[in-house]
Amino acid sequence: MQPPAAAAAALLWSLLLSLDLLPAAQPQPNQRDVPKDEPGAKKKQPHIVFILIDDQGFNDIGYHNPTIKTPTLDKLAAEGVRLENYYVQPICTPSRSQLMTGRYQIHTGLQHSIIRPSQPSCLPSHMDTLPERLRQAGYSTHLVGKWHLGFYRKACLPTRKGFDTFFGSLTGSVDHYNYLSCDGPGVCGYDLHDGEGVAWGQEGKYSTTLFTQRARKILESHNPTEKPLFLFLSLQAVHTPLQTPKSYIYPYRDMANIARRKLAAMVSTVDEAVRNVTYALRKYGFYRNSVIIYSTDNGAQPFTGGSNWPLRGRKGTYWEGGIRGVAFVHSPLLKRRRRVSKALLHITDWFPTLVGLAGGNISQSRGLDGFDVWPTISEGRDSPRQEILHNIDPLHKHTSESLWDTSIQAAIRVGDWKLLTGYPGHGDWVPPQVLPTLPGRWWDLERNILSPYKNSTYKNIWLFNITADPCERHDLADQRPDVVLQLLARLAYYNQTAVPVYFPPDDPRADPSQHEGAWVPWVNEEEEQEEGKYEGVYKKGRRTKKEKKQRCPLCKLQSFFLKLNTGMMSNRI
Ligand SMILES: *[C@@H]1O[C@H](CO)[C@@H](O)[C@H](O)[C@H]1NC(C)=O
Ligand SMILES: *[C@@H]1O[C@H](CO)[C@@H](O)[C@H](O)[C@H]1NC(C)=O
Ligand SMILES: *[C@@H]1O[C@H](CO)[C@@H](O)[C@H](O)[C@H]1NC(C)=O
Ligand SMILES: *[C@@H]1O[C@H](CO)[C@@H](O)[C@H](O)[C@H]1NC(C)=O
Ligand SMILES: *[C@@H]1O[C@H](CO)[C@@H](O)[C@H](O)[C@H]1NC(C)=O
Ligand SMILES: [Ca+2]
Repeated sequence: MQPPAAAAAALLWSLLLSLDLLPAAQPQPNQRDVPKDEPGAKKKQPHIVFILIDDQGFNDIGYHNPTIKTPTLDKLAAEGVRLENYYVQPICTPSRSQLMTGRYQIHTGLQHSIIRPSQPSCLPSHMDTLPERLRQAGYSTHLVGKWHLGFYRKACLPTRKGFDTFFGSLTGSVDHYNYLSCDGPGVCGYDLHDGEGVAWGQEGKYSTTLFTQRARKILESHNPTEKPLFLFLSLQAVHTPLQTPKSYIYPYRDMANIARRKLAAMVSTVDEAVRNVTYALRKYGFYRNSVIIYSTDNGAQPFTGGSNWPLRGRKGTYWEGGIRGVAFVHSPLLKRRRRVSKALLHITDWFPTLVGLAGGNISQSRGLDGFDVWPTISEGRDSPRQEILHNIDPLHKHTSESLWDTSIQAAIRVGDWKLLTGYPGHGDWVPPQVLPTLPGRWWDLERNILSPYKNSTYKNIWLFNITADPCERHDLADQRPDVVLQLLARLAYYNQTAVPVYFPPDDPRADPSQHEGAWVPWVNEEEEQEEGKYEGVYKKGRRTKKEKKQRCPLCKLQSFFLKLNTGMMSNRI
C-alpha cells in the first residue's frame, strides 16, 4: 500500500502527464532580473577571501553551540552578517562544484556522489569557473587546501581551472599529518601539491597550520593596491581523520566523548587559523577593502564527532542537517553590519555575487543557477532566490517502483516548502554524543533497524514547511497533496534541463604505486576525452572488496546494515 499522498500524487501526476498539462512545459519565474545599481560608477575591486571548511556541522560553531570555542569566528560573524538560511550540498564534490561553477549538479553531470581518487572525472571542460571569471576581471587567484574536483588529466587541475597558484590536496580525504589518501584498501598515495608538481617532504606538518602559513605568505608577497586578490582557503579540517595538535584538545578535556572532543579541538584550530588570516589581512593592508566569506561545504557526520543538532539527518543526506550550512560574511564593505540574515541563499550564489563584486562580466556564463545576492547580504534586501534545487540523482533510486519516479532521490525547496522524494538518507536527529565510548558502528546499526529498505511500502515523499519546522518533525505530505504536486512539477521542470549523470568507473591506471607513490593526473592530454564515454550509465565501478571471513554471527547483519548506510556517506566523502 502506498501512503495516501503518494498514491494521490501518482494518480494526478499520470493524469497531468497524459494531458500534457505540466507546468514544467511553461517558462518559469525562478530567474529574476537583478537590476544593476549605480551604472557607470566603477567601484574599487575588493579582495575576496573565501574560507571553506570541510564537514563542519550546524552545531559545530560557537554561536550555535557555546560548548564549541570559536571566539574569532563568533566575533567576525557578529560584526558581519550571519547567514541563517543558507544551503550547501550534502557532500564535498557537489558543494565544491557548485561553488566553482555557480551551477546545480544537474547541469554539470556531477549529480551522483563524489569524485573518487581513481575516477576519471572532473568539472566539465567547457564550463567556466569562478576563479576564471575573477582572473578575467583582473584578480590574482589562489587556491590553498582541498580541491576534490578531479585530477585525472592535467586539464582538470586547479591551475588549469582558473587559479594562478595552488597548494593543497586533490583528493577528498587526506591525513592531516602525512598527506596520505586512500581509495580502498592498499590504494594509497601522497597527496600534497604545489602548482602542478608534488610537494614532497611536508610530512609531520599539520594541514590547517601549513595551509594557513601558505595563505599568510600569499598575502605577504602580494601588493594589495596593485591588484585585487582572490584567496580560496579550503581547509581539510574538520574532516576525518580526527587529528589536531594536543594543545588544542586540552581545553576540551572535560568533554567525555573522545571523537567529539577531537572534533571540537579541530574547530578551535580552524578558529585560530582564521584569526591568523584576518591578522595577516590587516597587517599587509588588505582588510579595509576585503570581503571574507566563511562557509562549510556540507553538514557534519555525527559518528565522527560532528553535530547538526537539532536539525535532522547528517552529511550525505538531504535532510536539513546535511545541507543547511554554517556561514557568515565579514567585511568593512557591508552596508548594514551586525545582522542575522534569514534570506534564502545557496552556495551557487557565490559565483555571480563575487564576480559582481569584482566588477566582472557574467554575460558569457550561460545557465548560471546562482543569483547575485550581494544587495541581500550587504543591505538586507529580499533575496532574489525563491527556490533551491537540492538535487535530482537518477542513479540513486529504489528498485522496481511503479510510481512516477518519486523513487528517485531528489529534493527541492520552494519558498517555505521543501519536498523530498526517494531515499533522502538517514533521517535521525542525533544529539551530540556525550557518552565516552559508544562504538559508532553499533550505534549506527541500532539506528538502521528503521531502514526503509526491504520494506515494499516505504515512504517516498515528504513535505515540510521549513520556516515553521526547520527540524523536519512534521511531515505535511499527506495533508497537502496540492503542494506536493506543485513541487513535483518543479522537479520535472528542472529535470528537463538536466544533463546525464557522469559517473565513470575507477581507472586502475590512477594507482599511486604507478606514479612514485603520489596521486597525480594519469591520462595524457593527447588521449581522447574520457568525458562523455559513460554518460547516463550507472556504473558503480568500485573495486570489489575481498570478502572478509565472518567471525561472528552478528557480523553479517552488521555489515549488511553498514553497507546500506555507507552507500554514499563513507568517511572518505
Ligand atoms: C597562528 O599563528 C601563530 C603565530 O604565528 C602560530 O604559532 C600558530 O601555529 C598559527 N595557527 C594556525 C592554526 O595556523
Ligand atoms: C560583457 O561581455 C559581453 C560579451 O563579450 C559584452 O558584450 C559586454 O559589453 C560586456 N559587459 C561589460 C559590462 O563589460
Ligand atoms: C528526467 O529526464 C530524463 C531525460 O529526459 C528522463 O529520462 C527521466 O525519466 C526524467 N526523470 C523523471 C523522474 O521524470
Ligand atoms: C513499512 O513502512 C511503512 C511506512 O513507513 C510502515 O507503516 C510499515 O509498518 C513498514 N512495514 C514493515 C514490514 O516494516
Ligand atoms: C510556513 O510557516 C510559517 C511560520 O508558521 C508561516 O508564516 C507560513 O505562512 C507557512 N508557509 C506556508 C506556505 O504555508
Ligand atoms: Ca565535506
